[in-house]
Amino acid sequence: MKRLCCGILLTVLFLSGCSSLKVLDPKGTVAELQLNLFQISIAIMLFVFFVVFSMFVYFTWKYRETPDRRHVKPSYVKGNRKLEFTWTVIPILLLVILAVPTVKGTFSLAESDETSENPLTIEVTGHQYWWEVHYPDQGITLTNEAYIPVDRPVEFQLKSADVIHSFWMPRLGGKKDLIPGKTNTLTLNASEEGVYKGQCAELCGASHSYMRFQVHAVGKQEFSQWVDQQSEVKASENLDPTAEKGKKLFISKCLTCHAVSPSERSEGPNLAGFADNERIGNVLSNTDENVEKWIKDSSSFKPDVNMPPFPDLTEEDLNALSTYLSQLE
Ligand code: HEC
Ligand SMILES: [Cu+2]
Repeated sequence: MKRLCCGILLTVLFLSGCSSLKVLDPKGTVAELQLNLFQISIAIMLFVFFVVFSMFVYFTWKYRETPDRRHVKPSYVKGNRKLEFTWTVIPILLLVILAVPTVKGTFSLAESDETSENPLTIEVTGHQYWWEVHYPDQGITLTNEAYIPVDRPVEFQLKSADVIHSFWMPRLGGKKDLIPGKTNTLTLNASEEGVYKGQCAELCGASHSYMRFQVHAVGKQEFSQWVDQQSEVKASENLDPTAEKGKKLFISKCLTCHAVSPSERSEGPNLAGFADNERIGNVLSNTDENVEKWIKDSSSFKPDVNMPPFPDLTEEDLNALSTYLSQLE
């Protein structure tokens, strides 16, 4: 009993704990429908569990061995229509109760994928171990985060640059694989403003667990303001000498993989607005010191990372680079 309690407690802690990835708190139509189905199945399961378990306990107790019953031989019963009929029909009914809303819901989700009006298209490409978020109509590219307007369907076009990943944002619903050479679509909407966390849900390599992202759901007006702002983001012109040196280094060593403006795309993460990020590569907190460590050898913080180490850069070079990056707002 003690063990069972410990187990249950641990499971609850594990499911609710540490991460802010809330799974059972939907904030969008798709997620709400999914939670609904989930609750129906749990209710049916609990019902079956309690009926069967109570009968089990009751009969075990009722027909337990007692001194006067020790030598009684129970009579042999062969077949019982009524009982057999009952235990065939009840599960069929339960399955029907489960199947009707599930099939209906699945079809309505698939249909809304095709018929939703005026969806916002966002291309999401999974990379080992980061997400490229590209708005084809607005010409904006972000890394590990997305902005969406509330109450408007968003069509995520899911692609992969390497292996299979899975796009999962529990509070908005879904979870769909990103498969190399194929585009999957997932249409979701947010019904409330807020920040929704997401996570790759398909083991895709050594740093899979660091493949996180955030979706900021904002008001419609705020969203169009945000879009306008993005087209105005330019690298600042008047840099101090250290940052200027960093910029030169960046152009010669880093620009092959990293763009620094949201209107450009690059092979590696777009570093526009990097200064405002909380974390570097979702692993280190974003301080100058950590940026330098990251540039020197990112793989010591994020195993199997696809950014090369730069062992030849001097302290001064690293300092210049981190100063430059800290000005990308
Ligand atoms: C061969 C391509 C390549 C080169 C060259 C490269 N990087 Fe990267 N960089 C990457 C990739 C890929 C990632 C994403 C790693 C991850 O998060 O899994 C990355 C991530 C980063 C990040 C973290 C981004 C984020 O969103 O948190 C920073 C900062 C960064 N690189 C800076 C640099 C600097 C500075 C240089 C030049 C000295 C450089 N990189 C050179 C490929 C490259
Ligand atoms: Cu992944």
